[in-house]
This record gives sequence, C-alpha cells and structure tokens, in this order.
Amino acid sequence: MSMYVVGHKIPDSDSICGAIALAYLKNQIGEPAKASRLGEPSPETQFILDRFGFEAPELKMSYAGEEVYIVDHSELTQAPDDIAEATIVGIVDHHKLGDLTTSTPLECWIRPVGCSNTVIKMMYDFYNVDIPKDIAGIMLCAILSDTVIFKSPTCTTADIRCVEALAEIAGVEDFKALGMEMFKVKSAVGGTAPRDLVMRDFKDFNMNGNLVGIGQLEVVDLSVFDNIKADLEADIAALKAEGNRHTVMLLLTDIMKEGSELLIVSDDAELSKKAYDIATENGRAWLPGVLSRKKQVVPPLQGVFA
Ligand SMILES: [Mn+2]
Repeated sequence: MSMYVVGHKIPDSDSICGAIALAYLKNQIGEPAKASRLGEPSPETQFILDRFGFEAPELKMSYAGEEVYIVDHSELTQAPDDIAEATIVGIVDHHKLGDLTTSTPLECWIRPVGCSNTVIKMMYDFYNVDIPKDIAGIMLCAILSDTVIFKSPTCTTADIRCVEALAEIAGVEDFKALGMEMFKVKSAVGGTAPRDLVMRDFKDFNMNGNLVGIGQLEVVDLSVFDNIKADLEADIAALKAEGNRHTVMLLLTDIMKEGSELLIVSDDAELSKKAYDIATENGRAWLPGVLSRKKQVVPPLQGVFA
C-alpha cells in the first residue's frame, strides 16, 4: 500500500516542498509514497516549484482508508477533514504538539527547529540517502521561507547548517539573494482580492474550545498595504461574522523592520493587551520584533485562553 505525504490545509512552501522531499525519501527506502496537497500553492510556493522544475503535488482532500504521513503540523483543524478515517503512519513537524491522535503506532520526527524541511534533511542523513539537486533546491527555499532568511526567532543553527549543505548540493551560490527574490514575490499583494490575501497563510487553532484564526502576510515593506489595509480589516470582520471564530487576526509582517502590525477582530476587546501587553487602537497594534506566529503570537494567546 502506498502512503500519501501531505502538509496542512492552506499549504505553505514548507508543506508542499516537504511533502515532495519526504515522498522521494520514502520511495528510496522502499516505502511507496506519493506527495499530495490540501490546497492551491501560494505565489511563493509556485515560484519555488517553477525555479526547480517541479509540478505541484496532486490535490487531494479526502484520505479515508488511506495511509497518511503528516507534514508541518499536528493539529486536527489543519489536517484533512476525514483524517479520523485514515491511518496516520507518521508526523514530521516543528510546531507545538497539537491534538491529532492515532489508534496505531506511528513514527514521529518532531524537533524545535525553524522548518519541517530541516527535520526532513535530518531524516535523509539518518537513512543515508542522497538528496537530488532539485529537491535540495526546494528544501532550502522552504527553510529560507519559514525562518525568514534566518531572521525569525524560530531559526536554529541546525536550520542554517542545513541551508548551507543544501545550497551546496543544489548549486545555489547566493542563497540569501534567492531568499530575497522569494520574499519579493511574496510582497506582490496588489490586484489580489482581500479574502485571498487574508486566507493566503491562514491557520485555525482550537484554544481551549475557542476557535482562533490567524493569518500572516510577510512582506519586505508594509507600505504595500497602505491602500488596502481598510479592505483587509473589513474582510477579517466579515470572516469572523461568517463563522464561529472567537477571534480573527491578521499579521502584516515587515521582514526588514522586523515587526508585525496586528489587525484584530475579537469577542474580547482586551485580547491584544492581555496576550502581548500592547493595546489595540481601532483594531490595530504594532508588535515590535514579532515575526513568528508559532513562537511569538500563538503561545501568549494560549496562555490567555488557558
Ligand atoms: Mn513549517
């Protein structure tokens, strides 16, 4: 039986590149595997796939009766809707441990590093499998994306060493320049509908029974939002009104100034003050030094909802 290797809903570059890289490794060690995805590739991910000559993995939403290797999360809200009817054979991740459970033993490769692809590189080393040049290229881009070219507080020396080794294999001489090229693609937000921008990198979290949705847009200069910020605010308000979320947040992250503007709509008007000790004004707050959703935004919120 062949397994599917799949990342989270609203896939980012780590989820797509990680599924491709891990499926290749699994096939090399005699475990048939196929990469798949739970949504459309972002412009950044498409740039990476094009750059190294890959097609996007198969779009597959239903996994009932299948064996599944989960990449880049361990949260029910981010997994396939029918994951309870599938067999989870493994998880490779670098986030907090979520609420996915299994009824059979599984392998887990979970490390507190900057990117799932860093853990997948450790898996290649463990199994002593050579990484093909093109796969090394997409893995290195995923790590540069997740670590914001090493600026994120989630970045570890393991991530930096991995990128250096992968750049060597991929024949990428200036990986920081490649990273900037990628973030410039990510910064092109003009001409995109507000809802598409809000949902581009959006994750739902179950915080002690409260559904909290957090989107993030990482750009090289926040001025790209000057003309659309009001539309984005209207859209997160609409998104909250449509569903059962306690809070919808959108982080506009400036990777050069190294901070994020928080746009928030919440049942609790004091949420930002409670979580980050920074009060919002008209639903906005500047969070200095905040680049990472998983390390700087989610944990204080979990504390508030505990
Ligand atoms: Mn990741």
